[in-house]
Amino acid sequence: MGRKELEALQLERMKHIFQYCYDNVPFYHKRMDEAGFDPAKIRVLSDIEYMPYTTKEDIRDNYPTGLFAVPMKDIVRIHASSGTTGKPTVVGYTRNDLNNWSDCVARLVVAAGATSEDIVQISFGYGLFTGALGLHYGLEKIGATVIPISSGNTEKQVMMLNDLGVTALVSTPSYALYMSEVAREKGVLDSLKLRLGLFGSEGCTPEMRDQIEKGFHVFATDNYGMSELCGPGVSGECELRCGMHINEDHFYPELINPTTLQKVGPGEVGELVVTTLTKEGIPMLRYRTKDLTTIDYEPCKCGRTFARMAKPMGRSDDMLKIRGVNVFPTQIESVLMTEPHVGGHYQLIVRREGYFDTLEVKVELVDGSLLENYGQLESLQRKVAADLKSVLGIQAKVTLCEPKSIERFQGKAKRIVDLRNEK
Ligand code: DLL
Repeated sequence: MGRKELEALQLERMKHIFQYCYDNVPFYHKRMDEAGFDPAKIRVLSDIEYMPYTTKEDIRDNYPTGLFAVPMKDIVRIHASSGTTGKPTVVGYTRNDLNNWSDCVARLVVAAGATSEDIVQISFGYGLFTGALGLHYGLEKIGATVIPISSGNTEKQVMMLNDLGVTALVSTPSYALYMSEVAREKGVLDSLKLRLGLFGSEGCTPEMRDQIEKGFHVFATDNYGMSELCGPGVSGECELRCGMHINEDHFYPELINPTTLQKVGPGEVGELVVTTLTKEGIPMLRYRTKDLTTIDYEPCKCGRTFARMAKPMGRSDDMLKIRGVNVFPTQIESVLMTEPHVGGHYQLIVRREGYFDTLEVKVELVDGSLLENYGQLESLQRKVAADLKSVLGIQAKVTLCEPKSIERFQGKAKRIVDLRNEK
C-alpha cells in the first residue's frame, strides 16, 4: 500500500477509534473533555497531537480492567505483563483482536523468512506473557508446525530441537545464546537443522546477534511489541534486517522527546508513542511506550512500504544515570560483544560509594584458562575498560569472570543490578 492510501486508511481508523474510546471508556471520555478534544472534529492525522498521552500509570490507576472498552462477556482472552513494581498490567482481547493479532504476527514472521515448511519451537513462557501465544497463533496461521514447549528445562529444549529437526526458534535472544551453549555441550550443535531465529521481547545489539548467529548457525531476526499494544506483532525485521516494519494499519506511531514531550524531528531519536487503530478490548490512545528509537518512512528495498523503527536503543526508564552521565545498557553490550575474548553473558552493577556512583561491568571470559594468566587478564581488562570509557565517557570497573558464572535467564535477561538505593 502506498503512503497516501495508507494514511487515508489510518485517518479513517483513527476517527473511529477515538470516537469508540470516547463512547466506551469513561477514562478517555473524561480525558478528551478535559483537553477540549472532540473526536468528531478529527480532520487530519496530526489532529491526534491535541490528545493527551496515555501512560502506564493510567493503566495502573484503572487496575485491573478500568480501561476495557467492552464488557467482560466480549473478552475472549486475558494476558498480563509482570511489571517490576506493583500490580501487573492486565489486557483483554475480543475475538476480532485475536484475529488481528495473529494477522500482524503472521506478517512479521513471513517477512522474517518463516514459511509453512518450518518446524518452530516456541521457547517463550506460555501463560499470561503475550510472547508465546502471540507467536504461536501467527505461526499456526501461516501453516508452520508449532512446538509449544514453553521456557525452561534447557536440556529438553535442546533435545527437542535436535530430535524434531526444528528449523526455527522463538525465544529471547539471551535464552537463545544460553541454549546454543547447552547444545554445544551436548554435542548436538552440528546436527541441528535450525536456520531461523525469531527473537524478540528484549534488546539485542547487532553485536550480540552476531554471537547468537555464530553460536547456533541461524539467521537471527528481531521483532518488537508490548503487552499494552497487543504483545508481539507491532513491528519486525524483514530478511534485509534494516529496521523493524511497523504494522502501521493497526498501530499509528509517533516519536516524542521524553522530557519536553514535543515531537522530534525526522531521523531523531525519540520515545515511541503508539495509538492502536483497531483494538476493541483495550484500545490505547497515544500510549507512551518508554522505548527509544528512530523511524524511517522510506519504503524498504524488500518492497514493503510500512515505516521501519530501529532496534530500541533502550527504554527511557532503563537508562542509568551514573555521575550525571546517561548510560544505556545497549552501549555497553555493543562494546563487550566486539571483544572476542569475552562471552555473551554480562551484568551491570551500579553502587553508591560515598557520594559517588560506580559502575561495575561483569562479563564472562570465553576461555576460563585466561584467569591463570595474570598479565593477559590485566591487559584484556584494561582494554575493555578503555573501550567502555571512550564510548560511555565514564570509567567502569571491569570484572572478567569464569565461563558460566553469571546467571542465565530463560525469559528476559535481568542484567542491571542497581544497588544505589540499598542500605
Ligand atoms: O515483550 C512482547 C513481545 C513478546 C515482543 C515477544 C516480542 C516478542 P512486554 O513483556 O510487555 O511485551 O514487554 C515490552 O519489552 O516496551 C520493550 O522495552 C521490550 N521489547 C520488546 N521487544 C523488544 C525488541 C513483550 N525486539 C517491552 N527489542 C517493550 C528491544 C524489546 N526491546
